Amino acid sequence: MTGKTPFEALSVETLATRLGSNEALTQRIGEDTSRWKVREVGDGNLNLVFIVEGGKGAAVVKQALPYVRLVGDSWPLPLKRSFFEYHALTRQEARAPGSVPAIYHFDETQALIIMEYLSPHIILRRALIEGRQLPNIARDIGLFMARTLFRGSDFSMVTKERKADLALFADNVELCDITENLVFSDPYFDAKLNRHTSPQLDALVAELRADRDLKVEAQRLKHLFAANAETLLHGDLHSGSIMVTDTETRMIDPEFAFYGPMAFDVGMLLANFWMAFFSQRGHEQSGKRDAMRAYLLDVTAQTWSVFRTEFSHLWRTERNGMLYQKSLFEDQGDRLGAEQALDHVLHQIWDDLLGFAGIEVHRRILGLAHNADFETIADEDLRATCEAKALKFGRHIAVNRRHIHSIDEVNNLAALIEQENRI
Ligand code: SR1
Ligand code: MG
Repeated sequence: MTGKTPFEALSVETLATRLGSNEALTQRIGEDTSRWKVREVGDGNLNLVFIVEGGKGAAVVKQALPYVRLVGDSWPLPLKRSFFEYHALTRQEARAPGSVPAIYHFDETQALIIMEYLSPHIILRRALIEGRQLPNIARDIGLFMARTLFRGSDFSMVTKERKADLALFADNVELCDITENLVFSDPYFDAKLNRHTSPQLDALVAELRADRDLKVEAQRLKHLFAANAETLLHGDLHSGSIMVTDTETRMIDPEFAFYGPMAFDVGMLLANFWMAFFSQRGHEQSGKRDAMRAYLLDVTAQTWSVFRTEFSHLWRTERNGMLYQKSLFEDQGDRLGAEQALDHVLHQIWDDLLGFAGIEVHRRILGLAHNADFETIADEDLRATCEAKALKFGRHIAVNRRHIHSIDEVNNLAALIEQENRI
């Protein structure tokens, strides 16, 4: 299959015939297509994902579809998201080596990426639902975020290169549009594709949709998301976009990549840890999850701490971009000035990440795209209890973000709300 063939979706039946002469693939898995075993394993909302095993090894073939898989062809979506995913992956590998799957081949016309098969990795969200405590995720994800967000910004990049990159990713319009609507607006009115656990959450949902302070805050955050082209974001950094073993962590699926505010990736990620925390009560069939809850709060604290430490390190050692130039500070012997500026930058990320986190919690419970942490709780009353606590937590951190000064404060609040008996 060459880049000239018009786009056609692959299937389990056609993949070997269509990719049998692709050298990037045959080199890894073997040329004898009669030995290839193909499985479609995509469980995300948008794309096809195949695992292809051959005589020599295995690889993943990911292909975009011209529509939103979750909804169907009534919602068209351009294939070019595959182009942005490919280019984001190459930048993430350069900025945070070893943090993403190796890329073997990209075909723009077929919107497909052939990449490393990560095994025995599983999706982080699945591991957290199972109650697995992974010792390295806070370190690995904290480093990934600090390195990619710092090195993709004007703190680090050559201005001309950053502006060219900004222009490249500015065309990822349709995926930004999904986030702009699904995350920041739809949860706060009766949008067509919304759903929630009903009738249990009806009253709380009505209360949130009538909450003026919350809606204003959500729109301020949307404004920031749309107008602050600060760095190249992953753009969809939730626990379903991370694969893990007990010792390894890899980030996947950056098709929503674009230039936006640093705090967006950090806030979305931490929100998913907090949602995992609030959902644990629904997964106690085989025993209490107190230790898992404590682990999850510790992971949020550690992730933020690693992020801050690495970001500060990069600030002191790699701040070669056009912002906060060393010529204004260190070169004049003013190290304190550079530290003062770093404090401001970190403080801003902190304020904003709490807002993004609160809104992300809401959209996963009130909007179209729910998450398995809550969805796999079969008892709807129990699920609603977990979701209601998460909704209240989300509202509090989004609206009061400027008055919350530490991750311990946030985690104490989460623990308090989680222990409440009423919803
Ligand atoms: C219609 S796409 C819904 C969600 O799936 C993706 O993973 C993103 O999170 C998006 O918001
Ligand atoms: Mg995805």
